[in-house]
Amino acid sequence: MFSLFKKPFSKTRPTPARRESQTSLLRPRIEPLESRRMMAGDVSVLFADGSLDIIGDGADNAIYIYENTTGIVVEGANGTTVNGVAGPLVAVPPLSKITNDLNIDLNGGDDSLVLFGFSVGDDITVFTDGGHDSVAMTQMQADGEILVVTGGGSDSVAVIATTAGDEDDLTVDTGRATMMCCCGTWR
Ligand SMILES: [Ca+2]
Ligand SMILES: [Ca+2]
Ligand SMILES: [Ca+2]
Repeated sequence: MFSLFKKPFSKTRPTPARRESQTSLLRPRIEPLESRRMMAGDVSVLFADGSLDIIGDGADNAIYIYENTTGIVVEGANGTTVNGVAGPLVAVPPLSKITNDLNIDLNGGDDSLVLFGFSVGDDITVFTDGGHDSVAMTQMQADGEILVVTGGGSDSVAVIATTAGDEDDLTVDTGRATMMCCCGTWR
């Protein structure tokens, strides 16, 4: 009689060997976190109809967007590629302007965005979605509104020496556990 009740327990109780095997099975679940951290991903850039659209993927994207003598440049950092290529991309030629909107959505992952020193004919819209993201906007000008929404995660936003001019001006939504610094002109 006792043996009938003991057998099921003896079958389900893990032996030391089985426990070791189960521990080994758990190890690979930790390793992909390291490899995921190394994935810098890619952002796609499209300039059409006076609007510049930049879409990141689910990996950690880091990009700088700035203007120099070659035009408005999108440059990846920390291994992030732009339109599948490493190195800076001239997104807007020097004789062209962003006469409409600048739309950026970096999606999931821990993303980093730096905008520096150029003007936009209408709105600047930035979404960074989930992940711990950072957005820095310095010496920018939008004739329309500026909207920054950073989604979940512990995000930081800095808007410095920047001008916006529309009925909604500047809107920053960082959720919670965030840090924000603003200094600019909102007409
Ligand atoms: Ca993100
Ligand atoms: Ca991303
Ligand atoms: Ca976020």
